Amino acid sequence: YWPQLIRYKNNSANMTTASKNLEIINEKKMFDDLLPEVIMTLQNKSKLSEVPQIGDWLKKMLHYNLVGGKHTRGITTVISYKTIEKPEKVTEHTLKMACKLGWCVEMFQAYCIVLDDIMDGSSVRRGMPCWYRRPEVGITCAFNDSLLIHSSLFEFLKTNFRTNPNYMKMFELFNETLWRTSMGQHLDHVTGNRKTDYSSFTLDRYYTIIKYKAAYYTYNLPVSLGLLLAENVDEKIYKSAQDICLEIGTMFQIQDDFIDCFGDEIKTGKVGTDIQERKCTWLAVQALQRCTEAQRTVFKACYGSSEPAHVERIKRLYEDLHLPQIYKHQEKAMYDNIIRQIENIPIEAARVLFKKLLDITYNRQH
Ligand code: DMA
Ligand code: MG
Ligand code: MG
Ligand code: MG
Repeated sequence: YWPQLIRYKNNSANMTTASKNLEIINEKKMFDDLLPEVIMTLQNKSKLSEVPQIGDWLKKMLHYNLVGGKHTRGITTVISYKTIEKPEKVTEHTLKMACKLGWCVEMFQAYCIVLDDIMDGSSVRRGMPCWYRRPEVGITCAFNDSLLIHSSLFEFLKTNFRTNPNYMKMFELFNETLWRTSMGQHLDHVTGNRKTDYSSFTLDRYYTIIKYKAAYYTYNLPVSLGLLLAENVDEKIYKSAQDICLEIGTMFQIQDDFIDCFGDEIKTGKVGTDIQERKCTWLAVQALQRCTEAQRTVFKACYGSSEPAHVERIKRLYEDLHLPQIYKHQEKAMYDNIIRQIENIPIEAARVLFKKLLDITYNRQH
């Protein structure tokens, strides 16, 4: 897979969603341009200590795990800040601060993903081998590297935001989000861990898993951080943000599950493992709700197997059950439902923000 997928890094496939919205292209450039400075800051800090070789490893490791990808979460932080802040306060300096906060979110994501790829037995991420699969890394080293990324996040946050009046709130938000995300990751792991017993693959359980493992850190975290950076934000915006973010986050993870099975690997830069890992996904839950007894027998025989023929059989079962069509229909229904909720928010800037985030997410292919 490598040579084929590595092309993903250089082609423009990862701009298809972005090109729907010119703003995100500009944001992405400004955001990505800051990465060398972020890494340099952290590398220089470690050089000041007595272990310069750590600085070199940190630079290589952070670079590998932070480049590539859409950086949706980091850019969401910037868009949230920019949309909610009073226009006269939005300057080159404050936007740069929003980007720095966004890079903290991207470090949070990198930290989670290094571990998630180990937990999910994944092989490819952002068109490259997963960090733990690198010959010079391996599981043991990757495990510690995740801690290095995690502590880099807090070091960088402290360096840049210690004097911000909301520093403590930002700090607590990262901690609380990690708490929720790791609870979600635990649920994700245990739900798929019971061979041939699919009684726990309910819609209720599914929505709980994805809210915790994905929605909080993908939307609530970056949006709340953007709001914390802006001045005098109306409490009503915070309140409405929490619910809407969970809704958009739910749509995001249902898309992630669909893409894991039916997405184009060149665009996504990852190779799905949900079927092999017996994950409680949107597709699996839908299939179990709709299948005949004969199809259930097929599902039980093939789900959770790494045998390519078994994986193909599950995909065929999903198609026989028309899940791709049902998915498109549900995605549109979720979009319409969220739009209705957005229209009920009494604050214009908040409506503009959530509409932007929804449009960036809707119909995404990667
Ligand atoms: C995403 O779950 C959750 C975290 C905390 C990374 P996932 O395993 O479906 O994500 P991906 O498809 O990117 O591996
Ligand atoms: Mg995964
Ligand atoms: Mg996972
Ligand atoms: Mg996934």
